Amino acid sequence: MVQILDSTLREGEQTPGVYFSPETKLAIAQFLDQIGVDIIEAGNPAVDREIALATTRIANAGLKAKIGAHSLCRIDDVKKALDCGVSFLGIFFSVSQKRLLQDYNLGLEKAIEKIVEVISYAREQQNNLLIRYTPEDTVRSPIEDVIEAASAAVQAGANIISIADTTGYTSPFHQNRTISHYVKTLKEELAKRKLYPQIEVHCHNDRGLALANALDAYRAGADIIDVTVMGLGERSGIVDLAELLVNLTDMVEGKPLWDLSYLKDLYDMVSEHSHISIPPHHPLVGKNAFTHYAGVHVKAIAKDEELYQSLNPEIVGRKSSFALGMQSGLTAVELALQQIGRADLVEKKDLVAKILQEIKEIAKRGTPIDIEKELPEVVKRCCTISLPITNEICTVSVRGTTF
Ligand code: HCA
Ligand code: CU
Repeated sequence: MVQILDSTLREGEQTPGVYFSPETKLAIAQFLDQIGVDIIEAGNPAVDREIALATTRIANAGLKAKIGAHSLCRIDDVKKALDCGVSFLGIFFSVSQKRLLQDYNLGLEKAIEKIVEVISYAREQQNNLLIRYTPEDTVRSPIEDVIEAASAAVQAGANIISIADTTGYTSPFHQNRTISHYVKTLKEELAKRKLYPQIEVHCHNDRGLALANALDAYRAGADIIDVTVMGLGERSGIVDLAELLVNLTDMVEGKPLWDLSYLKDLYDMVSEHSHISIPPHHPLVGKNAFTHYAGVHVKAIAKDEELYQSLNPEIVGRKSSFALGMQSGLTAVELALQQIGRADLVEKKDLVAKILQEIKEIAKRGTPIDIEKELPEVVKRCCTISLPITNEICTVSVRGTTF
């Protein structure tokens, strides 16, 4: 069964300007746990004492998910991570020759020695610890070197090898650059050595392909997939949690593995504390994700929502709605009148048409129309201006306002 690792609190906090207090981090972790995420990467405790504190609190909060720390390949950093009481430890170190030479002045052999030393140390400290080794920038590193480093890491005690597409380089549509090829090759080559770690994937979104790559990796047998809320992370971020879960829910057979009903509240909380707004058209959690607008659409969904919806909004605890504006037709006005308690006006066809004209004029300002607040005013204006039936209609009160 595929597992989800959420890294909102680690990779997500690597979004410029984003800072989550320990209290906010705990609240985010609780939501993630309720959704059914398997592993929560809480941060790199060596970065700051407050990150260590938050990681410790989350690790001791009694959540079902495994709580993880991220660490550079250094014994001192591993000590700080393990002091937080985590049950998962992610250690990363590049094996790309370019990086090793330019950044660390190390050859591959020395790099592997370092990886083995640090992983063995972590394994000695905690027998039941889940240890992940990530050859950073995996997919742009020579695959033979990745296999060599991964084999050594597993022999030293790593349970998981993560394939990191650190720069968002892979594509399911580029023959020599698919992450699925990496997943299969790594599994096969390690199995030849009688090594069977779980394979994780960490897909960055620099080309907008993070989700496509994650699903490509899933189809190739990846065991764990990394995500963040809103796809937060370095540069263009990584795979978006909501988008991945809805697609996996379609693909994984049997009982749903995740409770998507907490997604909206989780996203709203992360958006508030990251000061990054959720695009209105964001799948599942965006303001407009289930809002229908153009005339033909609204006329059809008034009969059957499935005519323009393949997802039931109830899976995320939401309802369909419609918007009023330049693209609207008469049905939208009728529905809007019912919504503000003026179903009595729906049969007055001339008035409905007049209201629609007025709505289109207002729409030219280029911002959404608030039905509850603005429509009563529009009704009032349309009544008083021209219609002979005005008096009869306009003495009726609209939610307390007598026109
Ligand atoms: C980073 C890089 C990383 C590491 C992933 C991992 C990446 O920000 O430190 O340790 O599994 O994209 O390679 O996020
Ligand atoms: Cu990353």
